This record gives sequence, structure tokens and C-alpha cells, in this order.
Amino acid sequence: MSNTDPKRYTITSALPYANGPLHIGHLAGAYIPGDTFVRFLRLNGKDVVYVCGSDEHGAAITIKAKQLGITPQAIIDRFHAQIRDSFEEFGIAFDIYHRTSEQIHHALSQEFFLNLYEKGEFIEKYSEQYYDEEFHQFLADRYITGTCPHCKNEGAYGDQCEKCGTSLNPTDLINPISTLSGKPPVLKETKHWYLPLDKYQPWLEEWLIRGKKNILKSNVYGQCLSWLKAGLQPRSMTRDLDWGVDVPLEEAAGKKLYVWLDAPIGYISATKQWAEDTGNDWKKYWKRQEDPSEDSCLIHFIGKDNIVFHCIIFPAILHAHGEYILPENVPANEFLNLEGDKLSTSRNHAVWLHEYLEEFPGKQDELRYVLTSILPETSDSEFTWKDFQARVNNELVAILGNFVNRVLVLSEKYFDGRVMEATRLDAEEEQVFAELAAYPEQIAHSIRNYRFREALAQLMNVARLGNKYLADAEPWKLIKTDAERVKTVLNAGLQIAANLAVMAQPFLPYTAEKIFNMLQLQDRGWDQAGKPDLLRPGHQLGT
Ligand code: B3M
Ligand code: ZN
Repeated sequence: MSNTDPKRYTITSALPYANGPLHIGHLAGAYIPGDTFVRFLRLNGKDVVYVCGSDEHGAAITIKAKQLGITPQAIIDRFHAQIRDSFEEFGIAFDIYHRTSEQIHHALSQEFFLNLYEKGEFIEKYSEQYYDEEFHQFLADRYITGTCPHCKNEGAYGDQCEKCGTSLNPTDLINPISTLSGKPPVLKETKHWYLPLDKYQPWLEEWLIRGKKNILKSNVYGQCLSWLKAGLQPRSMTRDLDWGVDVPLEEAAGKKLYVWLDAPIGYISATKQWAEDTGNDWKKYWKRQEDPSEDSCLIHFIGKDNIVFHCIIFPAILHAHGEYILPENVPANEFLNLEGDKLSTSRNHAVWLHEYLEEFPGKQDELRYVLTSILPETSDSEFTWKDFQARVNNELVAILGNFVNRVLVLSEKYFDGRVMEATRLDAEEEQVFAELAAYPEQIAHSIRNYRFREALAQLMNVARLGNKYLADAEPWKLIKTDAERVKTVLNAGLQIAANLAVMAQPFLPYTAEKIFNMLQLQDRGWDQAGKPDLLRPGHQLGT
């Protein structure tokens, strides 16, 4: 991060389309990293708002509705509730989980559009687009299929051929067919409002290439660079669709805002709703302040397929508007694969969160642990059930669980569950406490740099430190020869366990809470991490 100590933070995780349930790829892409980061900030007493919500517009929704033969409204209501509940059960600690179908969001999106419109930022252009004469409507790219001009795949979509991966325009397709009527569409003239990204290119180059080279992750920076190198083109901000936010112009009756214009504004409208609900001032989290050092630090957690929207298009919109802050960072993750294959909603090749919760009730942290260990931070990574089992059993249980369990059982056995005074600190304790004291900053450093895998590995090293200390001290033997010394050993062991609870909070919130309960300790902020005296002598532990 470049702004070393921001006054406040505005943290967002990508708004999932409310057209299906969430799977582990979603969690690993944008939500576990965002949640871990936010929990860490809150533990440090920072002023932070963490927002998310359902993305309820665009062809993603209408196509799904058509598939299921129900209305878009029924689709979004169903999946919004399911997604919201999954997030809640996994402990993703949003301040608000909003939705883009709310009036407050429609109003703010229209306000944004009008602001740019009135400044003359848009280019108005007529073009010919495919129209279904039987259904009397223009066709979104995804509603048109045909033969790919590159690989001759007959089921290519108007925006992309999924077989060869080429991105297409609908007019590139050979023998286009409307998926609505099954008939060839006709070309018809229509007017749209374009954001002149080419005009903002010099500004974006300055801001991104010069300003963010050492801030963005290399996978993110690399993608931005290649977009800019290819040269930006004007992009239409309106669509001929019957589902979405109305374009607030009389001459645009029946047209909707492009979903990628309104969706990121969803972060702002969510914050607005949260502020209304809680008596906060949303402007402090989004608008540029008179004194720039008072600006909130905006960070977007997303998956790699959303990089261009968050690093180029949305910043260009915010810049054109002028009153808003720009993202400080966009720590996008790559993709998570499942058992050697891409996660796929349409092929049902996924681990769905609601199904996991049903099959493994109360085991949220197990999945959080495994996913954090394999986050696709710099390249794609892979989830397998075998690896899941190994990591849970050989790491989470064998190292962390076992350590906490051992100190508690021994304390119960020898001292009726009381924390004894450390009467004699030997070189071993001095060594172990010195090592312990170094971890909070190491972990913090990794988290601040979005290296959550590394941070979690360090947390596990704290547990390893505890295990090794106990194994070397052998209190179960010592109790027969030097019971006095055992008091010190178990005191030290318990202090390490308490530290584990403090430092596990960003990653494993349920486990941390469990350990705090077992220790009968109030949860502690990050400033308490690394201390050898979190538990006072005489303190009664739980069972
Ligand atoms: N709903 C795309 C997606 O789910 C989109 C993200 C919006 S973030 C403002 O991948
Ligand atoms: Zn193709």
C-alpha cells in the first residue's frame, strides 16, 4: 500500500450475479481475501466499511430467467437470499449485503449517468445491431449464437466463442440465430451513449502505469498494461434491454444502463444504504475530501475476469465524474480449479457453498483454512478433496487443534484448569517468547501486501512453535520431578494458545472464538498479539 496510514478504508468484494448459488471459486477469488483483510483492519481499530451485494441486472440474469422459465425478479429474489445466507454462514463480515435492484441504487446510477451526460462526456453513436422481429427486441450479445469465424464452432455466442476463447462481436458470427425465436435476426439501427475510453487513455496511463506499478499485484498490473497497449476504444454505456436501470433520458425510453456501468456504482449505493441505516456519512467513504490525506483508502477485491472493469472502466467513470476517490488497489485473484478441471456453473462442476454447509455443518473454518492455504494469489490453483482432507487433518487438526487441546488438557489435569504463575523463566521461555513477539508484525506485513497464504502459514508456525516448545519441555515427565517448573511451562503454553486465538481472528473467526471461549478470555485486538501475559496467573480456564 502506498498511503501508509489512511484515515479510513472502503473495502469492496465483487457483487456476485444473483443468477445462481456461490461456489468455492467465488470464496477464494474475492470474499475470503476481502474478509480476512477487513477483519485484520478492524482488529487494528481502523475505521472501515466493507460492502457487497447482489448484481441483479444484465443478460446474466435474464438468460437464467429464460432458462428456468420464470421472471428475472423471481430469479434475483431466490438467489439473492441464498447468496446472502451463504456469506453470512461463512462469516464474511460485510457491513451490508445490498442489492442493485433497490431504488436507492437505481437513483444513484442514473445520477452518475446524468452527471457525465451533462458534462458532455458521452459520445452518441448510431450503429446497427441485431434485432429479433418476432420478439420485437434488440438482442444482447449472449442472445445470439452462430458459427465462430475462427474455429467454426457452431455454438459460439455473440460476445465470445467458448471453444477457442476468441472474443467476438455479434456481427462476426456466421449464420447468426436469435436464441429467443430461433430465427436469424435482422440488423436495425439504434442509438447508444459511449464512454470515450480512448480519450481517458493518457490519464489512465499516468494513473496506472506510472502511479500503480509498484502497488498493483503483478498479475493485475500485467493485464492493465496489455489493455492499454492494445489501445482503449469507446464503450457503450447503454443497452437495448428490458431489464436493468432505465437510461434517464427521454429519447432513450426503453433503454437500460450497461450492467458494468451500474454494478460498481452498487458499491457506493450499498454504502449509502448502510450509512442511512446506521447514521454514518457515506460521503466520507467515497468522496474526495478537501484535505486529500483525509480520503478513504478504496480497495476492490475481485477475480481476474473483472480486472478491466475495476482498473480501467470504473476508474475512468469516477475520474470523469470528478468528486469521487479512486481505488488505491485492486488485489485480484486468479482462478481456482476443481479436481483438475475449471469450475463451471453450467456443467455443475463445483463445490456449492450451500451444499457444503449442509454436508459439513459447523465446519466453515475448515473450508476457510484450506481455501486460504491455496488461494490463487499469483496463478491459478487447484482444490481437491484429497488435499482438503490432508490439510484439515494434518495441519489444522494435528498442529493447531492438537496444541491448544494439549495445553488445556494438561492445565486441567495438573492445576484444575488454572493459569499458574510462571515462577522461573528459563532460556527456553525467553527464546519462545522472543519468537512469538515477532509473528504479529510478520503476519501483518503479509496481510497488508495481500499475501494471505503466507500470512496463514505464519499463523501455523505459531502453533508449531507451541508444539515444539511443549515437546521439548515434556511437562508430562517433568510433573514427577519438578512440578514447580511445570507451572511455568503450562503458563507459557497457554500464553501461546491465547496468542493463536488473537492472531487466528482474521483467518479463522469461528476457531478463534472457540479458543477464546476455552480460555475464558475476551477477544483481543491486534495490538495485544505477541504478548507473553495475555492470561493472568490464577485465571480460571474454561472446559
Ligand atoms: N457481477 C461479474 C461476476 O460476478 C459481476 C461483478 C460485478 S462487481 C461490480 O463475475
Ligand atoms: Zn471459436
